[in-house]
Amino acid sequence: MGYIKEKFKVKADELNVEVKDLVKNHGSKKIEDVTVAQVYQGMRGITGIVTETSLLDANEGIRFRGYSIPELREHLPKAPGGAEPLPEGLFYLMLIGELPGEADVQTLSSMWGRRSHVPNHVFDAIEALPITTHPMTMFTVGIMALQTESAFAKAYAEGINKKDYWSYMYEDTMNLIARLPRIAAYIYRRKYKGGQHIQPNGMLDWAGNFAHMLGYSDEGFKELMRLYMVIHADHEGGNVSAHTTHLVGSALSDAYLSFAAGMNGLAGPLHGLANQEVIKWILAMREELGGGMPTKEQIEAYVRKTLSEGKVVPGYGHAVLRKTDPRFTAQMEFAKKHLPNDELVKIVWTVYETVPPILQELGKVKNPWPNVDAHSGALLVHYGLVEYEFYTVLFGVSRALGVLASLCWDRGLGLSLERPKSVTTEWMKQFVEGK
Ligand code: AMX
Repeated sequence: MGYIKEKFKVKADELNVEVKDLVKNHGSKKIEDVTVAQVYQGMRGITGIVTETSLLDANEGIRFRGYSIPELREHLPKAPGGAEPLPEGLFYLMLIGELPGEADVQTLSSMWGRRSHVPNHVFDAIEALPITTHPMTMFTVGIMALQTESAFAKAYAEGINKKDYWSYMYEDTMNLIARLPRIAAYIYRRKYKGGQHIQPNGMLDWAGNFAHMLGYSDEGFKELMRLYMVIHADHEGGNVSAHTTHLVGSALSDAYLSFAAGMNGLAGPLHGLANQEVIKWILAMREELGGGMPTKEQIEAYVRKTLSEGKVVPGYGHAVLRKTDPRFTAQMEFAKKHLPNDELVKIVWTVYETVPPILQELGKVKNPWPNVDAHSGALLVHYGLVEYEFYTVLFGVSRALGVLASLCWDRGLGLSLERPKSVTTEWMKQFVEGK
């Protein structure tokens, strides 16, 4: 057994004792009341899931095992000559709960490199889809085809002790993360680059190699991919992709089945698809205004038009956050350093100055500030990745790090099948009438 796996087991066993103690001694302690509105309005604010990997504060944004994004950019190991954190380091932090050293990151990089082989039938399954298929559909089909490789599914069919579930989940997690960049790059090259595929470069880190397989050799793009893969990885457990992965995983579905389910949630426009919607919206605005840099007044008029058509302003608002998303700020800082004069980036920044007061005016939007998706497209377009339908796949590759580390913890802690109670409106009417 590798030392990372051993270390995870020790940590999981330790926490298991604490959790058993919590449930035994404080199991009946009430956390909060649930209101009728919360039941109808997406269970917003109800504490109902345990996720060890990260915690979201409405004002401060995400913290991964206690570390904010600026702290991660400072403390996580970097690629040689690079300034952005390596996603391998974030994965280690989420899985083990401690900051990694250079050697830990190296170990993960080479482990994922060794496990990255994707069997041909996965590519065949993707090839069977029409070229017009959305990249996210190709992505989930690819993940589902790869499920043939699940160590957990195989072991479960043969019969295993429930104490060992975590071990197979760990193996599936490592294999799946190792293979996702290859599948995603295959989809990109198939759909947009005439099927001219690029073989992996085993000398590169996970995100650097992903950039290489997509066909981008620019060092700036590799750095962007490292940052992108870090900031999109996890956003505590209640968001649609994390919650779905966890929920499906609670039925003892393996990592492939659970992650594919989560990715179908990420493909929704109110969640991960928002990144493609943002750039589509900005490009449409620019075109309608005749190209070039729009003024603040022109942007304001366009925002009002969007709202009057009954549409949301993509990239703005959040179910939990109440301030500018630090993931937006991290990308803004990257842009200030690497591409301060890019026109599209400048439009994103002017939109940032314009949208919040307008959304505030509506009086109903709880968070008028930008989220992670408001910025990412402009950075990708700068480096030539203009095919915005692919953006959510990038988000998905990154999201695997958080939700799969979490699945390892679900199994490490032996968490239960998730099964909340549902009621009918008839039940609710009787309840409010006190019947
Ligand atoms: N533009 C216009 N209206 C908005 C809005 C926006 N950006 N954000 C919220 N509102 C509206 C809602 O549609 C809702 O209107 P309704 O009462 O008429 O239905 C009202 O404001 C209250 O909503 P809320 O409580 O502030 O937000 P929520 O928790 O229900 O939804 C979210 C959160 C993200 C779905 C919403 O802000 C939104 O649709 N934003 C645009 C899409 C987007 O950027 N999604 C990406 C989120 C991050 C991610 O997952 N990647």
